[in-house]
Amino acid sequence: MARIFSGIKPTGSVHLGNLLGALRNWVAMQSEHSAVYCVVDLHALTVPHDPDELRKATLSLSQMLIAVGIDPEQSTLFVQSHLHEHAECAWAMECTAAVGELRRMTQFKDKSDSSDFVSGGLFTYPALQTADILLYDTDQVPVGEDQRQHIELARDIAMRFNSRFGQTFVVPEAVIPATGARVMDLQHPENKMSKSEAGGQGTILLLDDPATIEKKFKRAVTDSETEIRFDPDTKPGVSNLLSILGAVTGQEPAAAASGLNRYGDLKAATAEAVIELLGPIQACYQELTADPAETSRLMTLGANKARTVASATMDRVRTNLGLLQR
Ligand code: ATP
Ligand code: LTN
Repeated sequence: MARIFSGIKPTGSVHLGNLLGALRNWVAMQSEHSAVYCVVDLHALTVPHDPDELRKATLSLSQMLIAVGIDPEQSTLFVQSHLHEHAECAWAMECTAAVGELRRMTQFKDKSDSSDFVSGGLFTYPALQTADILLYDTDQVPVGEDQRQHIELARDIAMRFNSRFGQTFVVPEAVIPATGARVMDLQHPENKMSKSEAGGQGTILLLDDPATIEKKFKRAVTDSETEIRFDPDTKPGVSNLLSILGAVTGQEPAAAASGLNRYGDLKAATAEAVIELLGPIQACYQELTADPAETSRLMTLGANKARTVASATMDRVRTNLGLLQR
């Protein structure tokens, strides 16, 4: 079975973009792959954070991943900082990546432009992400469109390491869904829906109640025309609604327009489909939060399974790099 690996940051509440762009695909792929999914808390340290908030967000995100359908017994679901191998391997990856390559990463450019304090970790972040992926002999990485560049970098680093130090890593590839790969903000359809913007009216959170979801869709920015047509360049707001409706109902965005005549109908139909999708997820999440000890048991199980693979890879890395045996 091919190995898949993916990660998500505990930096805020999970939103519809995460679900349609990544998490739904994680769930769908787990039965036919050896799947490893990680709550990447070390990545959350790259930007200013509150320790209590991080602890809560890591627990809550782990529960949300189970609620959306990740099966912690079948797949490997764990918290990144529970294994020292990630930080250790990241150092080897930093020493294999070139500064010029890291400088070209658009996520770094975007995040550093909008922050007062830019940490060294924000710059080397893609090297840690590369370590995450390569530690598990990963064949495929299911992610949203925004991560394509990071996965390309991971491939380049894996090939460079293998050619310098001998066969060590599997070279991974990105798996990006055809629909839902880039869900845009409802208020600013030129920007991707993002956790960091959570709380804003343009982000649908997985824990939003039905009334909030309806309100956010009702207020979604469209345009001054009246025609419902899929054209992301000239009609970003309407096209985003069609993409969401299509992704939720399993249709192409253009096909989702059929039978809808007014913007109000499109907004109502999209809200209804999203509310229906989120209902069972919210119910399952509520059950899990009532029993944090069970979550903790499942995360320990996941860390133990992950360690078996990651420690074997790290042994190979150490040997091939020429680090003296312990
Ligand atoms: P942040 O806003 O803090 O950068 P984020 O919302 O982008 O966070 P991540 O933890 O970085 O969330 O991403 C988890 C997964 O969700 C990744 O695979 C990413 O590609 C996907 N994803 C994030 N935002 C979107 C979006 N708007 N549309 C589709 N996929 C998305
Ligand atoms: N950088 C990713 C999160 C992430 C990830 C990974 C995704 C960290 N490590 C490994 C896939 C594989 C993000 O910002 N969404």
